[in-house]
Amino acid sequence: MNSASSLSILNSYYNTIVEDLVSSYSSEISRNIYLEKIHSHFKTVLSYNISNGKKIRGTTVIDTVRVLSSESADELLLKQAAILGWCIELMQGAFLVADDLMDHSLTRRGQPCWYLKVEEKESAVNDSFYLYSCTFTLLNKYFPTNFKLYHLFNEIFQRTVIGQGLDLETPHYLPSIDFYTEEHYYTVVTWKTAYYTIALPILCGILITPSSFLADHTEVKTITLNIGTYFQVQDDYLDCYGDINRTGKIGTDIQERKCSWLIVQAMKLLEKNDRRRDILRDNYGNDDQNKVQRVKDIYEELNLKEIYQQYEEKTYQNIIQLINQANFNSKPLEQLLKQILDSIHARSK
Ligand code: GPP
Ligand code: MG
Ligand code: MG
Ligand code: MG
Repeated sequence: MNSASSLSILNSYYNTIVEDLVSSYSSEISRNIYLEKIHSHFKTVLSYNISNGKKIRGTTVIDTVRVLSSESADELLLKQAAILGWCIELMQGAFLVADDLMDHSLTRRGQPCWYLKVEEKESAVNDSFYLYSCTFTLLNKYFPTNFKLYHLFNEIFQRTVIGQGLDLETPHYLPSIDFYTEEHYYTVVTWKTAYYTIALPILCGILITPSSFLADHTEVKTITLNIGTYFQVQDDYLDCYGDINRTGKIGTDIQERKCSWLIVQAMKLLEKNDRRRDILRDNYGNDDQNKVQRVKDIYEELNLKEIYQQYEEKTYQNIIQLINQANFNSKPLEQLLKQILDSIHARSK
């Protein structure tokens, strides 16, 4: 049995995957100075964008194979889980590079966003494509015949893109924040975050663990999407109230007019004729710091911090109940889902 933490197992394969990725086409590249130059650019893209995140997605694949194999996962299975963990971290790196450009963010993981580091910010789009293509380079090298994995990554990538499209278009589809409802909110976050953040790593672990459960178990899907949704509500809360030294990012949701959990709760709480609705309408979605502050003042008046804490507790209990009621016939699966829920519950980064 390997007693190392899942994070240290994941990290122990970092050099391997970087070596795999940078050695693609190396004999052709080494013969051409221009290709060598751009090759070295992509090495930097990798190290800047995938090495220093929380890596919860990557470690979740390892946690999954460990729990489902009752801690008897052998070295090969752990290695496969680590590689898939890196595949998801690469996809996540691709998403974040693009998301920061789209959301006009300034910092990520405590450093300037990648699009602010390159000569022309638009070239970050290409760097995002590069990171995404690396996911498939690794899948191809380590799982050449596992088509279920290819389909899974492709499906979940596309679902995330659809969710991101909805996130970006919401301010145009819904011309007034009066139309920002919980129903709309939960659709956006399920698609843009829940699938790739929680469902994908667990399904990857299930797919590679011998004699484990059916990956298309409907209750696994429901519960992982519930956990993933909770994760994005936390992200929205931290966008406004998180400590930048812990989250590593400066929030932009108010400025970007996002359909965030906080604005949805505020609009839900305010009566139709409450003048604070007008103030929110006039100030939400603007870069002006005074306007941002007026929105935050109303959040404060409405006690959104406390409402969030109640939401956290209620959601935690609801998900535990869903896990207990599910008919898994598998204690390890129950344990895994509870462990993942616990690992994100009340997070501050
Ligand atoms: C989280 O949104 C969702 C993503 C990062 C998915 C992006 C998908 C693309 C196809 C680009 P967010 O903007 O709230 O995240 P953060 O707060 O980390 O910027
Ligand atoms: Mg963002
Ligand atoms: Mg975004
Ligand atoms: Mg966010």
